[in-house]
Amino acid sequence: MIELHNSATPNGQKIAIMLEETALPYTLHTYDIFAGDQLTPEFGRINPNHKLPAIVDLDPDDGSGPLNVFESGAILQYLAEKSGKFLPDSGPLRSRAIQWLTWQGACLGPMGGQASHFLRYAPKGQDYAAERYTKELNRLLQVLEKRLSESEYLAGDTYTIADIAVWPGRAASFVMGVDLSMYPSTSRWFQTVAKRPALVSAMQRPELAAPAKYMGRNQKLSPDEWSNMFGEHMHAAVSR
Ligand SMILES: N[C@@H](CCC(=O)N[C@@H](CS)C(=O)NCC(=O)O)C(=O)O
Repeated sequence: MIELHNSATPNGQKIAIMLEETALPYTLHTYDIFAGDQLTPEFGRINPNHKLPAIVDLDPDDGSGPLNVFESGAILQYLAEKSGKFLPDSGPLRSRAIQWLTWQGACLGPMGGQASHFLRYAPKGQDYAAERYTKELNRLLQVLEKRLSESEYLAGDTYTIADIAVWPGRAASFVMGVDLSMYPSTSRWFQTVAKRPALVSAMQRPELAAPAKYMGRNQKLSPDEWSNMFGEHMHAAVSR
């Protein structure tokens, strides 16, 4: 059994999709990140970085005790190896899947996150930062488009954890006003992946639907919510 500690955001959706795809049994524990549920010492023992998602594998294959895994890319790789699905054991397809998985975690995710912060949350007047991260996000979307114009899926002709990592980001792109129709190959790939029955079941879970309060184009947080997400409460969680 896997415990999935999750928030209704693209990073959390990746892991729920993977668990549905692999049919590994799991329980879902939903956190409200604006309320600061991720900042508790208990959750810090699962993920020292206090971010979601994280999993606890209560029954690792080697018979050792429960294993905590954090960082969505590392979780996807762990679940692929546990289930033997969506990541070949060796060879070029495995290498390309890990390259695109790493690209999502190191480039698309963080740059999209910064673009989202400066466009949607930061006090107005941060034009330099908003412009820098929006341009970088658009550059990365062009990289994605080029890859998908030459390949059916990210790693090649087979669906892998790289596709699972990138697919949920369309919600973030949507709230930032990215028009996916400007990226025809990405749209083609997005529609193909969207029809997968396991993905449909994951995305139909009400706990995975991002609440309206996460989705605004011009976010207004209360002082406590701001502190939990970006301020004193968030920093205090790692200095206790
Ligand atoms: N690189 C991390 C990113 C995790 C992340 O930023 N998670 C967000 C939700 S999508 C979060 O927990 N935010 C709460 C906070 O920053 O306090 C991953 O891929 O798992």
